Amino acid sequence: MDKSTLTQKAYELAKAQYADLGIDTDKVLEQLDQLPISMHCWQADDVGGFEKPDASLDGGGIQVTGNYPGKARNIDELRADIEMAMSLLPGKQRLNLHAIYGDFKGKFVERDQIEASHFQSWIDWAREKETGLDFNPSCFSHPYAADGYTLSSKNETHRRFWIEHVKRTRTIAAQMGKELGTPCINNIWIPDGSKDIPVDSFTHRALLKESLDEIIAEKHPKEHMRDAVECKLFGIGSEAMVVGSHEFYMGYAIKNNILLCLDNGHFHPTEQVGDKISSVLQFIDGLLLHITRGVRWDSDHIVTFNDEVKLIAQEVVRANALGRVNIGLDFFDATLNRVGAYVAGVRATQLAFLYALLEPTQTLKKYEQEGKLFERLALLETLKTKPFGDVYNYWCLINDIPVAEDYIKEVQEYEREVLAARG
Ligand code: RNT
Ligand code: ZN
Repeated sequence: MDKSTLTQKAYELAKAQYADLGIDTDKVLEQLDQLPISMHCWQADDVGGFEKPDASLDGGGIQVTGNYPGKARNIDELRADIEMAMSLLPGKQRLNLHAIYGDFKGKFVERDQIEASHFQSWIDWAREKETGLDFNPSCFSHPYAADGYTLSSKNETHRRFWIEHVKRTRTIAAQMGKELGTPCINNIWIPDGSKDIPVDSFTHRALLKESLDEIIAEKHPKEHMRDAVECKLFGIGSEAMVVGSHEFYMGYAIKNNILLCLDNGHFHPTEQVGDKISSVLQFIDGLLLHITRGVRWDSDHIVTFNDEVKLIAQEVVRANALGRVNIGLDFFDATLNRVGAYVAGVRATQLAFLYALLEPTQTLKKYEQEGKLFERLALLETLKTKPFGDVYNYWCLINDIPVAEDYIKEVQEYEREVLAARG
């Protein structure tokens, strides 16, 4: 049987099985069509950016391991890779840019000098692709971040520099959102912290608060840009204390009515970000998710369809909060084909949301309400073997996207024809 007939038939059987549970798979696919996933630009070039030719990560804050061939070396290569990845994905994507990815045209532009004009070609690109843009200040890989502090620095020259940088990113984000007609989320993450146990974390946190207050004082329309702040428990080199902790940003987001960004690689491995969603949504309007995969002490591995991501998706859907949650991805793995990494990560994320949308939540809630806990457990267990993969495959088929493992050979072909030619 040819693949498309097989996919079609498998879908019909899947549809019938979910219909038995009261779920309309066609409707679910329509919901998935409307669920944008913001793809991060930084998997394609190992968080290098375009400030300098062949930029690599120095100056602290972020680390990438691996040297698989084919890294994007300039803006054209990065765009080609992202377009290739998008061509292998059903559904809607946005692009999430970091400030170091401006179109600087070979000229060095210091971060406290960046302007919307440096991102005009991205805005034009996004308009042509009918997609939205999200944005991030880049407070790492810079001499002024080398001592481990940026917005919370006690060095006033450094702190002022980073304040100016972040202010400018908000103006640029607002311009992106205005031109593209969809709000651009500007997500503030800083690496600030200390390897060894500090005695004056209070001052660093007070400085961070002061910096942020100054940064967000300038108002931009909500339809153009939204602020988000991203917490972290620890990082490499900031094991003992991270200034922008969960408590810090949770408080800050509530107090200032901005978005909180939850990156599931940024907590203790036994903490579940999924479980935090129904708590934080009681106090803030909206969330930004950085979907990733933590492995032991490290964050930022390629997203896979694992229990953690599934729980995040389930908790968003069960809270009826799809409209309040913005989904972004955040990983960088330089040990394998980077375009393939994007496709695998986006597909895994979509699959998790599909899985959650195919859940008979009303029945489960009813069981729970009536104290039928065995029934709740049994239904949740049987859902694990339902044919949700057939529903995903059909979604690919009707969108003319390679079904299931068929995308592997497309990635291989791109590697042979395009990536292999890169030095
Ligand atoms: C780092 C944060 C942050 C970055 C990007 C590049 O720990 O997760 O989101 O990965 O800003
Ligand atoms: Zn993140």
